Amino acid sequence: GNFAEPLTLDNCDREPIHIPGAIQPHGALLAFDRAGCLVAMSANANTMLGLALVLGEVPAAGALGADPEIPEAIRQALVLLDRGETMPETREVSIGGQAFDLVVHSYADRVLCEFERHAGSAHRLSRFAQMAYVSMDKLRRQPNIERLLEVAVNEVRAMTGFDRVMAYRFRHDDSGDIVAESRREDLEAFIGRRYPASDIPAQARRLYVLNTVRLIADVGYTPVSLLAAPGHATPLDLSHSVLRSVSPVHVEYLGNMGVFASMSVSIVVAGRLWGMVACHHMAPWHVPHAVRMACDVVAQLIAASVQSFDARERESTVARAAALRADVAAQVAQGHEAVDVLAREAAAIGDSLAADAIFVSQEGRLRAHGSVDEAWAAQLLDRLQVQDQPFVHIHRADALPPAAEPAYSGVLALRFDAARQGWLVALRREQIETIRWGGKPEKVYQHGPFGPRLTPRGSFDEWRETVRGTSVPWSDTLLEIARQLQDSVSRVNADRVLELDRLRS
Ligand code: BLA
Repeated sequence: GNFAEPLTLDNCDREPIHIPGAIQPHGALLAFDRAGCLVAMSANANTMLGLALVLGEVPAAGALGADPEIPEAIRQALVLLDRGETMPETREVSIGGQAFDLVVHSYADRVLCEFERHAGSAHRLSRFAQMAYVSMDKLRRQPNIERLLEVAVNEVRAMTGFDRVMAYRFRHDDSGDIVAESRREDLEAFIGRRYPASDIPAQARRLYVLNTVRLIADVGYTPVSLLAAPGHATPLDLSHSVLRSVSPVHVEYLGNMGVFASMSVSIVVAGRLWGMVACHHMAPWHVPHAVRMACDVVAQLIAASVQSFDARERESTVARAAALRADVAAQVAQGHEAVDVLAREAAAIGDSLAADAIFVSQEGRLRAHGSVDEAWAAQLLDRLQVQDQPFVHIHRADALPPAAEPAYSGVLALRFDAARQGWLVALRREQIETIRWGGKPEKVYQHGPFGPRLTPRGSFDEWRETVRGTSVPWSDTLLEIARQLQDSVSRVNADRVLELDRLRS
């Protein structure tokens, strides 16, 4: 590869996975410069394609084989290269009686031609196209994200034949949950599991936003080196390649799980990797390019739906909070004490802030909804008084008073009455308490040279370490809801206090 340092689990986020210097062996690669000169090729290309191409030369007429589609595809790509980069385009070509998918794209000043051996017949593909159409229609009719993902994993499994298809959904910190799964009956269930962000390092995530589908057809493969023409030492950028050789760290992870083929398709929402459809096969498995593209369309449909479901959900959360706020303010305006109203509405307020517990306090008198240790809460209020900031949000236990059980790691505190030390405090538990390693004792996995970290159990332990003593942070939407509640309660409360003072004088 092109990595200067020895690869370890600590530097794997710096491995330059876009320039591995090799491809997977189920295809061959040719790369041309602007002048049409062959500047790089995979070591297997001439053998697999039955050609006699020479690096550093512009292929002569006929040198690319008998099928005129091949030089034509390259010619077209070279024309387009002058105008910028192009997305992969596929056509079926024939070489020595064997059918190949030829995938051509241009990137970083190169035209890349990738040939994948093609097994499927035209008949199978047309049946497949029909099936894909029915899938999309079914997907479009789902009422929420959860159901949509359940249908999607079933449809992708039916289209591809993988043993296991999972929908993987990333969280605020890029850790991920398996939220839907379709699997061969005899396989252990992975649904409900959570994995740390580091299982898919940052550079891989960036790459997966650009290039949304990858296939590892045989985890046990031997990489095929890329050979470069003299004077072309710069490694070939495979960011958009379909044959790119994958990181050895990830290959080992899959091997430890007994997985022999893997495909994943990115779900990209607003430029961020929102999730993935991740597929496993317990034997080598090759999925034709056309089928992979159909899976990509499924992922795009999911992404578009997520965006509209999310927007709708945010709207209804905000609308519910606004109604609650108006109700609280009206009760205070009618002459009830703010602290009493907030205590009475604590359950609804806790709901609207996605809190695990809530308490209100004024002049040292505390009322709680949910389990709250009074001594701890008093200590917390002391701190808040000393800090003298009217709006505080925290998601780390080490920024809170030490506690006996049950320990909260998240606090969202708002002061609604400065003179009388009136506070509303929402609490969140530690993330670890909110999830458990699912069900039965873990199946015993093998591990390789990188060690037991690269197993599902190792991943979960890693996730636990990274989130120890933290709650899920308060989202921007919830912070906004809390600020608005604080604004209106403190305003009507102040009006009421003024009014009382006026009446008294
Ligand atoms: C890539 N890691 C990936 C991918 C997935 C996962 C889905 C995308 C590649 C693919 O399609 O297979 C993670 N896959 C999982 C997980 C499950 C799964 C968690 O099926 C659970 C069921 N990986 C590690 C660690 C490192 C690491 C500790 O676990 C580094 C220290 C690296 N993962 C890593 C790298 C890639 C990767 C480098 C990119 C592979 C590539 O595209 O070249």
